[in-house]
Amino acid sequence: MGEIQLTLVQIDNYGPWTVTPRPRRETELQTLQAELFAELERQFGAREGLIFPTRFDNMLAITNGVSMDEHRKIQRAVNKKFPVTVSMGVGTASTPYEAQMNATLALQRAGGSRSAERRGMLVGSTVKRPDDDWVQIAHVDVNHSALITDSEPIYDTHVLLQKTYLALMSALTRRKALVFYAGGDNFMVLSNGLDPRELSDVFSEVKREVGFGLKAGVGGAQTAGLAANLASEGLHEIRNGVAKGPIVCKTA
Ligand SMILES: Nc1nc2c(ncn2[C@@H]2O[C@H](COP(=O)(O)OP(=O)(O)OP(=O)(O)O)[C@@H](O)[C@H]2O)c(=O)[nH]1
Ligand SMILES: [Mg+2]
Repeated sequence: MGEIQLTLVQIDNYGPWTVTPRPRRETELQTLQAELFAELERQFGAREGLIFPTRFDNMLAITNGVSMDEHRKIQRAVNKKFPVTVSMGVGTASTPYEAQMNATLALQRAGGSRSAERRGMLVGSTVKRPDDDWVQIAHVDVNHSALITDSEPIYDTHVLLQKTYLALMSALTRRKALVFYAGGDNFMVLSNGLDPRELSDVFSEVKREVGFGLKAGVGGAQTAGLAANLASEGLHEIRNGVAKGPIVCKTA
C-alpha cells in the first residue's frame, strides 16, 4: 500500500513573540499569518505539494515527492523573509491521520512550540521509495449552497458551513482521513485508504446531521498537486452533468 507524506509547519516560539515586548496589534498578526501561509503555498505548490492553513501558527502540508533538501530550501527562504522562523516535522504512513501523527511526534521530540531554543528545526523522514508515494484527495462540495448564500444572512451560512466542516471532521477522523476547509462551500479530504462506498457513508452521516447533500471528485496520484487536479476535474464533471452520481474517482 502507498504512503502519504505530511509535513507539520510550526512557527517557532510564536506565543511569546506575539506579546514581546508588548501584545502586537492583531492586524499585524493576521497579515503575518496570511502572508506566511501564502508564501508556503507558493513554495510547496511549486514542488507539487499542497499546504492547508489549519490554525495558521501550525499548518499541514502534503509533501509527497518533496525531499528533506527541498524542505530545507523552503525553510531557509521563509525564515529569511519573515520576522518569525518555522520548524518542520515530516511523517509518512498509509493513512493521513497516522502520517500527521508521525510528523507531529517528530517535531514534538525536537522541542516545544514555546521553546526559545528550538529554531528552524527540520526533523522526521520522507517516503523511502518513490514508488510508494501515494496521495488520494477528495474535493468535496456542498450541493446548491448558492440558494442559502443568496437568501440567508451571511453569518448563518457561515455557521452552517462550519457545522458541515465539523460533521465531516468527526466522521472522517474515525476513518483515519483528514479534512480541511478550502473556502466557499469546498472541503479537501485527504482520503488515502478510503473507498467510494465509505465516502458515501460519510456523506450520508453529514446529510443526516446538517442537512446538506455533498458531492466529490476523488483523485489518486503520486503527488498532491496531481491528485488535487484530478479531484477537481472529477468534481467539474459532476457539476456540469458529464458524470452521473455524487462521487467520481480518477487515478493517474
Ligand atoms: N476553494 C474553492 N472554492 C470554490 C471552488 N468552486 C467554487 N468555490 C466556491 O464555492 C462557492 C459556491 O460555488 P458552487 O459550489 O459552484 O455553488 P452551488 O450553489 O453550491 O452549486 P452546486 O455545487 O453546483 O450545487 C463559490 O462562490 C466559490 O466561493 C473551488 O474549486 N475551490
Ligand atoms: Mg456547491
